[in-house]
Amino acid sequence: MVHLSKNSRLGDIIDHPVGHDMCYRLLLMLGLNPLLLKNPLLRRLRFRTLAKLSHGQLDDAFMDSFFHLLNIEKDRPVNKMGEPTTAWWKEATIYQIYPRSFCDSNADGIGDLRGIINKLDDLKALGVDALWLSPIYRSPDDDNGYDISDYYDIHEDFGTMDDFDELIVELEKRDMRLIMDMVLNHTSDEHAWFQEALRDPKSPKRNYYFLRDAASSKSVKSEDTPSQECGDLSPPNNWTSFFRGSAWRYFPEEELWGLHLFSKKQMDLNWESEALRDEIMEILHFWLKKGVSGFRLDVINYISKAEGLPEGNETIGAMLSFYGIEHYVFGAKLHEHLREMQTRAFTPYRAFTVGECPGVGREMSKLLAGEERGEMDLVFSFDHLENPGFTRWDDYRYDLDYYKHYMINEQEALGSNHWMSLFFENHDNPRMISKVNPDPHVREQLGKLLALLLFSMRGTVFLYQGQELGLINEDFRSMDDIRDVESLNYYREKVAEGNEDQGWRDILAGSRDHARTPYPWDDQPHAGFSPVTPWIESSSSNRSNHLNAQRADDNSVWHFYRKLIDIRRHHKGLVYGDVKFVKKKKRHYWACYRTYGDKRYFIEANLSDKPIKRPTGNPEGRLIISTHSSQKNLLQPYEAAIYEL
Ligand code: ISL
Ligand code: CA
Repeated sequence: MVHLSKNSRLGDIIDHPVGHDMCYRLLLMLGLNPLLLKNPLLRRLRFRTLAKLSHGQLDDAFMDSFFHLLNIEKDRPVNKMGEPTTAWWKEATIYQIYPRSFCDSNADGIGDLRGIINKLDDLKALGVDALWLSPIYRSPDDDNGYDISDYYDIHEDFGTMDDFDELIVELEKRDMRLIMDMVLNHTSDEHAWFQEALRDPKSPKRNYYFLRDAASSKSVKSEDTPSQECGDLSPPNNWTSFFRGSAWRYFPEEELWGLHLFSKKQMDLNWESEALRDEIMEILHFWLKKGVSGFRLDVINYISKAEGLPEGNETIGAMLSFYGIEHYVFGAKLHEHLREMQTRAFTPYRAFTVGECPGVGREMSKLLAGEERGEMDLVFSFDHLENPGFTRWDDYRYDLDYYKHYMINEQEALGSNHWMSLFFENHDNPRMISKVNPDPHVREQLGKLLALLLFSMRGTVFLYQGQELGLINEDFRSMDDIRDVESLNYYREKVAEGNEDQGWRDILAGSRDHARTPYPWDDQPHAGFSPVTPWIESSSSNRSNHLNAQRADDNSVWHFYRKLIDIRRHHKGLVYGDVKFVKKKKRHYWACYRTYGDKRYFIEANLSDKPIKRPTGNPEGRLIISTHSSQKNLLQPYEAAIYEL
């Protein structure tokens, strides 16, 4: 096994899975084209030469951290040849529901399980095979359910366990499956485990979390990580939270520090504790026994933290604006923990798993979800959601040509033992149409184009509620319209820095609330979501694009999605077929062939808002679906089509 160091050549670093994905991220952040990774000249450079060029930015401390992270991983991905094995979850269209905002059945302004049950026929009519529900467990809702206080109970806002059992029955009747969101990196501070851990130093639960004695923690005060509400004390290390500020919360009564990578009320779990892992297995069994088909595992790649919780590297911290990430993004025991869940819980039920893995790219995903690895089935990674040089908070126009090259890169580099998740939206991101082009005139065409791009690639398609209606970002008027803890903390920090206006612009571009507003069903008050004012409100541009109107219009975005789902069901070649892109260099032009047995398909699209010339002339074959009624030689703005050859 090669040991990587600053004397290694970039080529060897890029051939290492963690090295590859980290360098990819780095280039994205620097606003550079990640295709540079293939450049032979660059590959020959030694890392220390590159470091010299960085004018001391990539100093020795940085290199120590970086190579330490790389050298933890000893395995290398294998790419198998041939046809992929078949599986229900590869063919399925999986639909994510944000329960708070889907349908309110009891007029309290909050969506609930009975609301979902009432709408199952609509979802069936669209053609979805499985639902993924964002968390519905008991929770004080500091982060809308991603802070669980009881894994064995249903949130009272959402209904009861009887409602849940009924949902399972109703789904089975319709031949649909259920995938639960499972948050195992942290619990709410209101979870009984945490309360006991805090109160009782002798309790075994104390080891379920990262609780540190204030008296014994180091006393060097770091300026960058202001330690809130704790007088002169400083936190055990410099790690920062994804939701701003230090990742440590001080509990004055107990004189303890507790680690939270997310909000102050989301306390990180210590997977080193065997007793905790036993509890986790029990939780998984509980839901699997009820008949759920699998789990979406929240930030699952963060569960293995470096022993001793060492200081985060300053350079990495400054670069990412999060300190400490190298100590948990791909921890030493991650594979072991995933395998334990697989053998003890998932395999006995043949459960499906998709791990949400921020910071993980293509090559690391192969190690987490390669068929032969015994870890998970699929990974959500996020390198395609923003263009190079931009973050979610930036107001810019997303260039779909970046997506094209990203997809070419992915689809060509995966073996038959790998499978990718295909998605543009979820509850953590603004709407994709708004990112690409907010011009209302192109909204429908663009919605259809994005749909066709998703459904014509090799992978599992995940839709987020409202995407099938072509919903767009909300026109929030002020911070009073915003509910999300991340947005609220972010804005507060901007105000404290004196950047209020910038803060508001950032919220308008990137707030997670854009995707969390009520689903528009019909022309009733609040678009039929609820008879009363909902917990968060949507704008008229989304309310008027409701499901009822779209079902009545054969040309709607909803019908386009419905047709695509149906086509995929009948043309397995679009699921499993081999992918060959052509005319890759032609800007704004997307063209690829899919081959599966004796079936062949051609997919063609114009990624821009201007007409472009068809470089191949009029394609042969039978047109299966198109966004426009096709014209010769010219592709209309955002036109896209699939042909069977
Ligand atoms: O939005 C982000 C912060 O900038 C993402 O990094 C996001 O927090 C990350 O993808 C993790 O998301 C998941 O875990 C969070 C929860 O808030 C998100 O809703 C969930 O999808 C903590 O549980
Ligand atoms: Ca309700």
